[in-house]
Amino acid sequence: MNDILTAPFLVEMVRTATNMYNHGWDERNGGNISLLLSEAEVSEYCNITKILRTIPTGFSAPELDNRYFLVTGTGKYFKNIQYAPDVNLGIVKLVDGGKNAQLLWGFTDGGTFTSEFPTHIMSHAARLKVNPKNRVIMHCHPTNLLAMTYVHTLDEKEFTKTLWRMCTECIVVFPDGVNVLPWMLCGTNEIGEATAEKMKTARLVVWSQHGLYGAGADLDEAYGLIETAEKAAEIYMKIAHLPIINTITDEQLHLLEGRFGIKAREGYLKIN
Ligand code: 2HA
Ligand code: ZN
Repeated sequence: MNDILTAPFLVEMVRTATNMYNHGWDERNGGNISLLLSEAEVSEYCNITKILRTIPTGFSAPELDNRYFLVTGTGKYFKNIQYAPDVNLGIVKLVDGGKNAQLLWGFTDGGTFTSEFPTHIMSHAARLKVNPKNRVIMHCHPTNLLAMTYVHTLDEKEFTKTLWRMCTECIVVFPDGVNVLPWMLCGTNEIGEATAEKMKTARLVVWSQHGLYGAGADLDEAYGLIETAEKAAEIYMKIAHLPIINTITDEQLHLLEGRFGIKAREGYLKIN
């Protein structure tokens, strides 16, 4: 059996969480990440027949039965993942239609997966229907996006267009836009269901006054999406209170569609 600390998926998870912490997006125990793994990947590093514990999930997810996830732990600090991956991360297999999770590695202090696991699993199921290559769901508290939810309308078309106008390449990185949920109680199945519904049409979902969810085919894609939207929000927060003299027009956004071969979310740009 290979040393799991050398597994590319584990190394990348640790690096990503550390990067997110260094951006200031994951204070204290803020944020959580889940990465869908194949049985072949897990088997290289873990004895998949050795179940350390069985943990009830509190939800059902028949579509993801028998699937494996590397996931961050509840109450754990992103700051510490790099120093003790085996305490702060775990590998689980969903069983019994998703009602239980078998722990195969990690959470060595008796811990368990993130309290936002319902949102993660429901969002994985939603994104896999849109893109069978989706592997990552990522949540964090990016400062400027969070700030924006206090001062900008939460209308998702308006929110998306504001972000697209803040940096030229935003529309290229997230042509599907940003969906927005109003404030809701976190850690519940209800916010999980609402997030998954929003994930059907965009890979970024804002939790107003809380943070952001991103989805992607790999850790870099989910991270890069969040990084790009957060950069745009930072520009917005720097200029929103100043007289705006210039902007990026819908006509220019159409030019970007043509140049980069992308299509903006249907109905979001004025027809030219
Ligand atoms: O796990 O960010 O939303 C800590 C959180 C909950
Ligand atoms: Zn959070």
